[in-house]
Amino acid sequence: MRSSTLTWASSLCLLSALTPLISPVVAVKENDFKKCDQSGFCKRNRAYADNAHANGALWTSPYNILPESASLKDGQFQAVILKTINKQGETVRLPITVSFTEAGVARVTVDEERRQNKDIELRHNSAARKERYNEAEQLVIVGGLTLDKTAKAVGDDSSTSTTVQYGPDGQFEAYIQYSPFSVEFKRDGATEIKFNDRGLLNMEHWRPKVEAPAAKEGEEAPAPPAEESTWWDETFGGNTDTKPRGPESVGLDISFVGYDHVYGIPSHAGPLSLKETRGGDGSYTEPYRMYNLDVFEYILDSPMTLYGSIPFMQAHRQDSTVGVFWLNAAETWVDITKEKIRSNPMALGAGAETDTKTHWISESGLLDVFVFLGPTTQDVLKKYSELTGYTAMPQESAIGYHQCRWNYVSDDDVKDVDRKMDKFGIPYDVIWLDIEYTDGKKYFTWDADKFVDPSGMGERLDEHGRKLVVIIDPHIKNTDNYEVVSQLKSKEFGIKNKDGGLFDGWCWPGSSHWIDAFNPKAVDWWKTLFKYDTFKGTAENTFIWNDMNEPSVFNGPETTMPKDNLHHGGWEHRDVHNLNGMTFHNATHLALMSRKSGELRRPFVLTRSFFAGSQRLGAMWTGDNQASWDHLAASIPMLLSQGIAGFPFAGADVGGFFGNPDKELQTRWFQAGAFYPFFRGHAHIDARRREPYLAGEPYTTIITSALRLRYSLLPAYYTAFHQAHVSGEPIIKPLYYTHPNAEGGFAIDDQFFIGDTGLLAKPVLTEGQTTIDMFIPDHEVYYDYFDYSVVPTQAGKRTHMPAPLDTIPLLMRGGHIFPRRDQPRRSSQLMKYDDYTLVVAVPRTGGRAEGSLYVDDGDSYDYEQGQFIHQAFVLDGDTIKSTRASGSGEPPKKAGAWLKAMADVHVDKIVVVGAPTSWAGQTEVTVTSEGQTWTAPLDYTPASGGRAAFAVVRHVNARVGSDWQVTVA
Ligand code: NBV
Repeated sequence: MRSSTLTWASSLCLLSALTPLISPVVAVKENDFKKCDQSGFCKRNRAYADNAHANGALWTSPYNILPESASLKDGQFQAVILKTINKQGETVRLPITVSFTEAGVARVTVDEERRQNKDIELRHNSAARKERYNEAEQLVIVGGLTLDKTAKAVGDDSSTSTTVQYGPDGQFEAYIQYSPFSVEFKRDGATEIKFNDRGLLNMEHWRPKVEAPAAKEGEEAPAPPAEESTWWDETFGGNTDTKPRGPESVGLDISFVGYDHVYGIPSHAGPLSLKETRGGDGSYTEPYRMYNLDVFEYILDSPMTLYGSIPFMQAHRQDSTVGVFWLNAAETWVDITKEKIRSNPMALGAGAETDTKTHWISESGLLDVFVFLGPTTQDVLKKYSELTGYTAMPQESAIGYHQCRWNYVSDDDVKDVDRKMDKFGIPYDVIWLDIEYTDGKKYFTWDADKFVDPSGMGERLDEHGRKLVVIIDPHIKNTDNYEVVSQLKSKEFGIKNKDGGLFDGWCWPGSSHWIDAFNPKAVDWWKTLFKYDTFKGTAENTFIWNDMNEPSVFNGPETTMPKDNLHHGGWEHRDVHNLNGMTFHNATHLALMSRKSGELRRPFVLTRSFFAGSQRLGAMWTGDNQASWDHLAASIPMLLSQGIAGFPFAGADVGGFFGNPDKELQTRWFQAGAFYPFFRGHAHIDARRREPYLAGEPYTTIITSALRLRYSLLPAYYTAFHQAHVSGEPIIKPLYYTHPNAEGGFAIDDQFFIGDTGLLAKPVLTEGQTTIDMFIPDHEVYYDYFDYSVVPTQAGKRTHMPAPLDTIPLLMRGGHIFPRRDQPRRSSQLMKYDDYTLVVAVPRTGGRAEGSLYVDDGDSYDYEQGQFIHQAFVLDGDTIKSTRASGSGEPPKKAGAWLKAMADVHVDKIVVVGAPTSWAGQTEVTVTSEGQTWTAPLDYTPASGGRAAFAVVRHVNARVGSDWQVTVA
């Protein structure tokens, strides 16, 4: 360990590691993480922007397409951009490809031509690479790249520009201007997105290092010019980053024309609608940063980086959403400014009087940007998801409640918590073990004194269908007699230091090495470690938690790995940093899929660090938050932001990781957490025990109700996950997404809809609050979920609602049908074959309501062979119908065990809220299904006070997997 370079974090963490019970709680120190002007390339690019801005019309971007190099063929425009690098007019050649995909996505890729230059060879040892990092695509993109060979050039002036028409019905155009180089992306003739409009394109080209002249005797060596001071090395917090390749950043301005809201680029602890970053009222002064770091107890309302990054941004105005995906895995900063414009607001729609201008800056790699022209958010997200992959179908129990703390200290402790949850009738699915279960932080081992019989513990949990998650981190303890580290060393599967030796850093176990999960052979080896025979004590109901995979290195720069470390293929850590967490998550995901040959089950792996594409691999959580009201409030925009960035399986530590929530906060947090896609209670090792049964009354009962609400809604959540799996939709949806015209909702990020259920939730997020003002985005009727009262609403206005501690503000929007399971049980697995209830919310004008249910065995991949039930429900006047959802194909010829068992599962009850008055006096309905007809009792309750009329049909007895019709006649 380099003790001289110990950071505050390392000393704190070291202390925790050695004496975990006395580790202090310390808030993140902003100054321990870089600001833009402490990050050489960010500072240089911001200065470049300032210079361009200051020169106004006099500024001309020095990037020009060589006209004779331009061609358009088979869906790709190719050319060479010449960058003029000095007053003598010397140029550097930058090949550009603009690809147009069948889905209507455009992709702009700019590389730097490799030069056979003796200097280059001289400056690089054999392990280092000289080209720009170009492998992000291999790890991130899984589809959607088929080229649109029908993309064609339109217009005639090909010596100065090319206009390519592409996309469905030729709806889109890319106007590529040669000199200076810029691109305008148009939809239906109107410009939506511009590249290099402000002339901020900056690809720092390779150059040889010119050694400073030796100092004359008795004199100091002359300092390099200020802007060059960070070209060849850079020091921060006592750590020096050597830069054998010199400066090689990429910067580009991207303007969204007529858009005043931009969203995305998680993870940041700030509002959903991103703020401006160059000062002024209520704005940030720093750019949004994306550099995956262990920033624990993070600052709120800040553009500071957090644990994971998704460089995907959407711009939205009334009726239009467009987006860009910046495929670059290096440290990245994004500046955002908004400018009022005087274009014709009538032509572009409301909000069109603003342009949002962004400036993207990455430290290395290609310039590689995908452009989505919408026009709906759904389109943008769907196309982004086609490229980067869809949310994996989860283990069903993974969407139940997870009970975690650092740490459950023994197998008896685990069994005791399990017993008490049962005793108090509190449902949960998964109990978690943090790092203390290991023998001295050696992963894949158990502390044998405390976990005497891990297998017995697992079996005990399995009795009520419960699961165990154990933590496995990427740092491998460097110690004797530890088979895992011996193998890692002998097989050379660790990340290397700049000199090509095995990198050694400091983390929980002390001196450690890090698996290089960029190396496919290392991944194969990692898989062997999870076999049931190897990782003794684990079984089918054991799943995994990957923490610290940014990676967190206590004695590294900004608590992570030195940028000049080397990965598989000779790439520098600088090039791949933001992908590191995903590669480790991927290795674990694959490992869980190969624990036993012939066993094909869905893995569950939680990750802290992530990148675009991580949604294919499991869930994420927002890291080390705090038991405070403002952290509770911050969780909602953070999770909404994850959802619209294609990675919706996301949660925040319920109760807050650091500190001790008081009972009110804990209760409110459970009420909010009950809606998180990933729902886990977690606490720091120093925090007091806070399992829900310890809260005492009335809190335990209120928390239990919140948990039961989640469990009853599991069918709706699972259906929403399926929706995410096939179309990239978020699980919890912000209002700009569901109501793209309701401008008043564009900046709202404290309420959300759940899937397509029409359920609108607004958890209470402030202390002592007993009422809430819910924004109503439309003219539809809204019913209170719990008492069916019709909420007095006005479209685009807020409605005032009571929200005492035992109440969760939750509305049902008219026009929707959602499935529920009403029998409370101890775990989701015990509900697997329970009957369903359908809740129908009749729309304001009567008539039609719609909804759906998707269900499969929640565990295997048999759904890919048609072993699922997917029904669409429609209320139309006096009939309610269930039919196989369109796009589901034919049912399988042969039902597997699960589908057979589902033949005994029925829709048992239908609740119709807002039932028509014409149903008054009816006492039964006719049910028709599978060629038979029978009757079922109906209870009609007329409207009274503010409550809507409602009808309950019991004993419907229609098989959930069959088509059926209920008629009220
Ligand atoms: O493994 C211990 C913790 C874990 O409980 C937490 O959830 C992670 O975010 N881990 C971080 C390590 C350090 C915490 C100070």
